[in-house]
Amino acid sequence: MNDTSLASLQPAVWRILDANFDRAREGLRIIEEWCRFALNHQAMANECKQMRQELGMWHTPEIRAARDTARDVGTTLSHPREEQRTGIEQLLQANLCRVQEALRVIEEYGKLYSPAISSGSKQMRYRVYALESNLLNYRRRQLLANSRLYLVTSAAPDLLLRVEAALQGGLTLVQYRDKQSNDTDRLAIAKQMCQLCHHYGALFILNDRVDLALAVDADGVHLGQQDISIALARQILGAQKIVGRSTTNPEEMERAIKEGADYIGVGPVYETPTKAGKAAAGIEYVQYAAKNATVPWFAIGGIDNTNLDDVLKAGAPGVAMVRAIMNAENPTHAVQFCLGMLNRVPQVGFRL
Ligand code: TZP
Ligand code: MG
Repeated sequence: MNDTSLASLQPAVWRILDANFDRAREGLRIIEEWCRFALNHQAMANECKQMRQELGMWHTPEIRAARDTARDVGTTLSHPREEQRTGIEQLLQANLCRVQEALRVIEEYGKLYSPAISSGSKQMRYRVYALESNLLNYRRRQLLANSRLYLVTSAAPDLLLRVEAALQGGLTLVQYRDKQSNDTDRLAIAKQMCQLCHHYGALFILNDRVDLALAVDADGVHLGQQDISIALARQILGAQKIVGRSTTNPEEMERAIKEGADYIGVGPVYETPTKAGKAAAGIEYVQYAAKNATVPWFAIGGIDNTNLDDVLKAGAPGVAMVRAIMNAENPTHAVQFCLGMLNRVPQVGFRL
């Protein structure tokens, strides 16, 4: 700091920088540990490590020497929410925020110390935003790959209560499918269902409607054969979102995978009143998918307690259901029962 008019500010600025270098590095270390030991994700863990090392170089001995913990009036200040994290999501989010805030502080106060550190800190903040979206994307895809039961909704007067009951049974993937409502109602329901799913840590997918998926920030969209291309859906929603496609035969499967579907529906396995008039693709198509599908997939169509075992024996790693859950006397129990059966079959590992 050459400007003598700033000389009197110097101890304070250095203390601020010192505290925020520590804060940013600690927050990054917490995120790094998760990437390394829980996700086994080398690239994200390395990115955290590199940022910590860069911060370490900026955190010079002269800045460290300004530390005066004994006189720091902030060491006993804490917010009740700091001591309480309801889950890993919240823990990671809180630490990402902490790092972003610390970097912003370094960027601003750094202007009074070193323009290079200030602008470096700004660049690093953008890297943390990118890391945040990569983490979210990874979690989304991991949850999709680990989901073995997929609820596709149908119209019901107590729709949200039924979906919530299903979520309470441990469901992690929900698709809002509504061929009847007007758009005002669809949008309102989609918003509420999205919040509900996220509250339970489940993914929320919109059937058909890329516009509504975008509007409510859903996790993705499910497209039929007559809907827009996967590429266009991705262009609209962004690379982070899930795009699924229904398939009824090997050609459609091959095309959907080639076009980059994140998952596919395989069916209708059996004829179903939910899609009246649609011919069954048959259990043979499930067997074909078991040998050939390279992305997560869900057998769908006419599946319930009475035939789930046959579908699993044919090699389905997961199933999607409408009536068997939506019309169940108790959706929580229906989900628990199906998950119990599904979890008896070893999980297929799809590449994320
Ligand atoms: N796509 C293929 S079959 C089907 C859809 C949406 C309906 C499945 O409904 P149900 O009630 O599980 O047979
Ligand atoms: Mg459709």
